[in-house]
Amino acid sequence: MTDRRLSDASLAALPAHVAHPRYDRSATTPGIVHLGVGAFHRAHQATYVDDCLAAGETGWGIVGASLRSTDTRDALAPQDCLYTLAVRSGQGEDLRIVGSILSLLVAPEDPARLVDALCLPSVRIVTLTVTEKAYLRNAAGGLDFSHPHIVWDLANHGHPKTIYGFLVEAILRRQTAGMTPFTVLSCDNLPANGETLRGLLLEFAKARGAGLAAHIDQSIAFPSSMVDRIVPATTDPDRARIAVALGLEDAWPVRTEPFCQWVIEDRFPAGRPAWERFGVTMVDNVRPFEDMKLRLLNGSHSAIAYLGLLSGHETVADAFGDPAIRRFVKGLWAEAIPTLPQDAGLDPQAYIGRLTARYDNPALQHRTAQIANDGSQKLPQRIVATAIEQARRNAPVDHQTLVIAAWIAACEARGRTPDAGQFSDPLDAGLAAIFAGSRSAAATVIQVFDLAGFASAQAERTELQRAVTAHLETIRAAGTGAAIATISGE
Ligand code: CS2
Repeated sequence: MTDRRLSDASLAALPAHVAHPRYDRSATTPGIVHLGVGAFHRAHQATYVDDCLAAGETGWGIVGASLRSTDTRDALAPQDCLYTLAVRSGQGEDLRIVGSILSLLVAPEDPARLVDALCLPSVRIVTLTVTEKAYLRNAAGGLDFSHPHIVWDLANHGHPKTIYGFLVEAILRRQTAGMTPFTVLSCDNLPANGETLRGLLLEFAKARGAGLAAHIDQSIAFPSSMVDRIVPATTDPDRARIAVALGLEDAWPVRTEPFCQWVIEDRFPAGRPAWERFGVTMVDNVRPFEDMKLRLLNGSHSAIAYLGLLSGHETVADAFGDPAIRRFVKGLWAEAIPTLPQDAGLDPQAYIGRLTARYDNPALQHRTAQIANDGSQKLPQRIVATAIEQARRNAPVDHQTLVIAAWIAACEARGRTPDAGQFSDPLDAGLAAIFAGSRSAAATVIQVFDLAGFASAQAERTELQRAVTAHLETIRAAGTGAAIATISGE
């Protein structure tokens, strides 16, 4: 360990094998405000922007904002917002210092400062990785007007709490000042994330009134994007190992895999960095890429998380190394592939080949409990959508419905599993009330579907509930291995 901290001043002291910004960070101006400056953003978008800055596009520095906690700012502000990206594989670890984040804000501490940042004339893009639950959707997918933060933001202008409050406040101020509107780029794992955010923001703006919705409708672009990089949470051993390698302390390095992908719809009326020069794919329609990623990667990730937790596997590599889970995941992929657009030039077989290698990466140590968080917000687009489409064409839904059952069983098992298996969900209170009733599998499944809004308006709902119930009964009685065996015909 060392007592020297990573900073602009200490960059020169880094060992030669550690890449670091060689551009003049002080000459970089903020062009992007990012909401949700967690590890994912720092391992993904911020590195693409770092490449752009290094290539001389000095107008695209990032102002990073946390919407809840002070952790990121507290860790990174004392080190000039620099941090280490550790890219890990079976072959070893590559270290790179990323310099694209210029400043860090904590929204709840000073909401007005974040609105000010959003209103900087140099800011032309607002990006978001706030996770599924921050979109505050109700069970039917619309904006949850009963959420206390939405209620607050509609009643108290100027001190927002939600993404909608911040965006609307800034859009309004920029409009009044005659400034160019920014483009809003969602980078969360939601289908049609740009369109989804646009719809929800319009609902909010209509409730706010004053012609705001019409302005948003006509003047703001919401391109959708697909983001992909696996970013496990940083651990203390990561910090210690990286400090030794740097010869400097870094309070919050980020670790990730070599794979990285970003596909973005090319609609940026106020301009954008030349991302395509650095490996980003710019397209007209991101939907096929999103569906493939959500259903093949995120769907199988959730499967591995819940089946892994129920089988006592702490990491993805361990769970995926379990022959029964591996076989199950392959079956899940086979079930999902026919639901993907067939004419979009995608290559799902190559994609799952790469995924297999990514999940097998022994150096990632991606915890199953991390992925298990917020299942009620994740399963609709990862698993339920696939199941509905399969049921509609009378095709098998065994694997998708088993994942839903495993999620319910894993939620039920919480408290009975060791701490390492802990995870949370925004619907925890409602789930606990359902489980406390110690109901039959059938009644539990119906109530969980209602609570989470799974397949709520779909004719296929009863069929899916029946299949989930059968799996839940088997898992409760005989465990996940037995449930998997029933669909593998063993
Ligand atoms: C994961 C994702 O935690 C989760 O729910 O499935 O964060 C996943 O690692 C990323 O989407 C990969 O791009």
